[in-house]
Amino acid sequence: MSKHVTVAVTGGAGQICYSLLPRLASGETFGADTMVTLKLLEITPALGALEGVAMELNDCAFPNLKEIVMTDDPNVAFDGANWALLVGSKPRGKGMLRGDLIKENGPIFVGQGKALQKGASDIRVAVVGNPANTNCLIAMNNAPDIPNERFSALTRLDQNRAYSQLAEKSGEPITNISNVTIWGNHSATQYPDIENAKINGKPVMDVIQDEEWLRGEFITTVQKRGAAIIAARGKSSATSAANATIDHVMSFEAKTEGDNWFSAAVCSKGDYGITEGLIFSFPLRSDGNGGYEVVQGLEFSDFAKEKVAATEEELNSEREIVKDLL
Ligand code: NAX
Repeated sequence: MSKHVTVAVTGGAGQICYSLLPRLASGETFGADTMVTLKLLEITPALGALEGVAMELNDCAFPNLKEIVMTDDPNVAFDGANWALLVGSKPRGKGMLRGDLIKENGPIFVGQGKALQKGASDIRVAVVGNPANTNCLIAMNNAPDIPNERFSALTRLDQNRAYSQLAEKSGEPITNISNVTIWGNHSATQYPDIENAKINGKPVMDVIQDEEWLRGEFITTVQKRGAAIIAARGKSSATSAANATIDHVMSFEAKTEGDNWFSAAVCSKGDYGITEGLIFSFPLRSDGNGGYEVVQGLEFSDFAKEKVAATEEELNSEREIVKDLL
């Protein structure tokens, strides 16, 4: 195998990583011709559990897995990494407000941003741990030497949930759905936009002639899917979150084909009038060489404008909460 990639993953002993790590190591994500070194970061009390995860990964005997490094030191984890998948963060406790969660997790991403800056010269960073957009904002601002374009936060799970809902409602296979956009925050204010989306190349609104569902239940189902999974399973999404993380990485790695796009939260340069510097989910196309562009010229109805403004306002208020960490 001629190629090699080093992937740092935080929260290695957690439930998302239990589904994520095998798919990074198997050759599925980076290609059958690429060897993978995994550098797994955990908090000290979880290093024992992490050992067990590593034992299982080794027992898979993946030909692509070169080495597993386990550490509780972000400087070791990020040194020489090509991708950093920041999954680990503290879960939201019972009765905890979103603002408290933001303050609780913020300092983790200050430290990790600084360690990224020190150790990683050729890096892409994807933040999964919640609140993902604002954690990403903190990490990015604490790593000023790394170009902002290399930071992203995950809204791919929301996109995948939207695809699944549209496929079920229309009776069409997933492969016939395209051009769905998640705008804004990975939270209940996100706006899953089907006004520009297509089923079999036709506008979604022409195929699913049920505006009440499209503007109501569809949007709230996607926005609140995470809570529905917790209610049903007693635990938050893990396999689907891991799957979305793989999709996210692969979309940035490969050239976006055809006229489709994918959604991810990236640093706003003011496209669509969104406040500059926010980590905001946009429709993106990747050039396959590490670069991407925001898809331009999409039209918004007044309904959509209102929804996009609401999620932007939430991200602005989250930025205000963490301003001392930026
Ligand atoms: P778990 O609680 O199972 O695992 C988290 C792991 O992170 C734990 O093993 C913990 O020890 C570790 N950790 C905590 N602080 C750390 C630090 N400073 N450095 C390294 N590791 C640290 O959570 P899991 O279900 O795996 O979820 C992880 C994160 O993903 C949570 O914040 C969760 O809210 C978030 N999610 C994000 C999603 C997204 O689409 N962006 C969807 C799924 C999920 O809700």
